[in-house]
Amino acid sequence: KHLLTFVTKNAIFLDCGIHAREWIAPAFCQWFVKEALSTYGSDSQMTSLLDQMDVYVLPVFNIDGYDYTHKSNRMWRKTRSRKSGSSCIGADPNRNWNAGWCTIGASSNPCSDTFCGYSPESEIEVKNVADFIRRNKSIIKAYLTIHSYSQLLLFPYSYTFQLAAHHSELVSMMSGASAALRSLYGTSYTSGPGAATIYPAAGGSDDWAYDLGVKYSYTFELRDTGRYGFLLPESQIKPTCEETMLAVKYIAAYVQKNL
Ligand code: 0X9
Ligand code: ZN
Ligand code: ZN
Repeated sequence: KHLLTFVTKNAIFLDCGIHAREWIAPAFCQWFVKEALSTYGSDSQMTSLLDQMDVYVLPVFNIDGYDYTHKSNRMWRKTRSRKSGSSCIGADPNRNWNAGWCTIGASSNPCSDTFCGYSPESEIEVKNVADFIRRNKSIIKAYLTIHSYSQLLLFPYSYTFQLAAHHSELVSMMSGASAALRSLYGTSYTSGPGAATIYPAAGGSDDWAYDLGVKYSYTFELRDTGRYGFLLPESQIKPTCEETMLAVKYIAAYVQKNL
């Protein structure tokens, strides 16, 4: 008789494009997949990583918003959900997670760009990703979410100024990741807990994943620091992806070593 054993590998979850207008983010996820496929078997680190772990990549989290930024409004941020009774569309998919939901740095006004939604996980994109991560939480060892811009590596918390239980480990891991990133083109990144480093804002995916038990939970804010902002020129896409890859690979190697 056959005995089938399903071996589920430990995994890293990577999403890009939570915010519609942050176009460099989906570009990075696509770059990551290309690099993974084209360097597996030749790059020893990528080979060992993918032999040992799976990487779940969600290339465009907020697909309706992303589409809308191409067709109607380049500066759209939110989802495109509608609710009868309000003429305003969408909620901020990074204020809609059940982590201090709508307590700080978020708006309960449906017309605001940081509208937290009518309830946690009201947005179908958030609900489905949250369900996926909950279902797979025993194997998901790291959660990485890619945004722009400001050149930051953020970790929990953003819904409170309290430090995360693993604060010092997260600090030292991010100093390694930002050094790796800087090594290619000298691009400098600042890292720290979200609330103190960028601003307090509740309902974000990083805080939610961390409180669920995913210890290595990071938000990347890619290039630049404001000269072009969301309208990052095409000439910067490739260098941004290349340098970001070094930080992601640093984190992946660290996670792999500490499984
Ligand atoms: O405000 C955000 O959602 C992120 N910045 S952005 O300019 N891309 O909108 C920062 C998210 C940091 N993490 C949390 N607030 N949880
Ligand atoms: Zn390359
Ligand atoms: Zn964003």
